Amino acid sequence: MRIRVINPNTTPSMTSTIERCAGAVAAPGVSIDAVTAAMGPASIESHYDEILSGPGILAAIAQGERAGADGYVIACFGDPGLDAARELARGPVIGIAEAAMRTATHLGRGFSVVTTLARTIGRAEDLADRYGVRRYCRGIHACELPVLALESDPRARKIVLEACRAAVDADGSDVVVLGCAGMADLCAEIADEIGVPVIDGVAAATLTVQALVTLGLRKSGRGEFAAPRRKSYAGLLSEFGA
Ligand code: 2AL
Repeated sequence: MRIRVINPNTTPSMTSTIERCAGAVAAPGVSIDAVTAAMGPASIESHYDEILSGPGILAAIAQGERAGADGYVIACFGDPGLDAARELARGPVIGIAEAAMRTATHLGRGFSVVTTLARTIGRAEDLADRYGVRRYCRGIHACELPVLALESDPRARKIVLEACRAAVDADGSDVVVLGCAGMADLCAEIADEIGVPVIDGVAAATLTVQALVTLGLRKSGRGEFAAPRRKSYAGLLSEFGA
């Protein structure tokens, strides 16, 4: 089984973290093909970034289809391009917010999300609504670190850890969901420190895809998620019509 894990931002060091965390949970015989988007923003932390990450994600899905990928993870917590990616892919496509929030509902009555910048909170709220888990979501908190500071700021681990601890206390929650793929490698350490389950969406989404493919399940090609109709796309997007 080949699972293509797409980092929709164009920062290869973050892809390495994502690859390590997905590979650590994948079953023997499952190969993790972690790829960095070939075009788009260096990090995704606004609606503007999110929409401009779309073409890079779709190009990575199209390439994965040609290479025979069995399923995909979109490894950014805004789950950018998820519906469009499903239209292109034959196998399952799972976003890390989707996988993490749904996994959290199995483990406790309420979860807290700890994200990067406060401006990403609205998107996470919208996703909790979309996935039908709003009643489990006790709060969404920002640690006010930009995405790339997770790698460059030596205080980052401590800041995210303390934000998780404070979120659980403030919300009275049972589970923490990490709100950025760049936090994936902090998961085990934070869980040890604060004593509640902490969910990294990269690992959760990888195993969700693995489970679906193992069950022989693919994306439904009927209706909304059927392949998009062929047409021409103008300007910089002309190659997407091919
Ligand atoms: C993210 C993420 O997971 N990757 C990225 O570039 N931005 N999420 C976030 N909340 O900032």
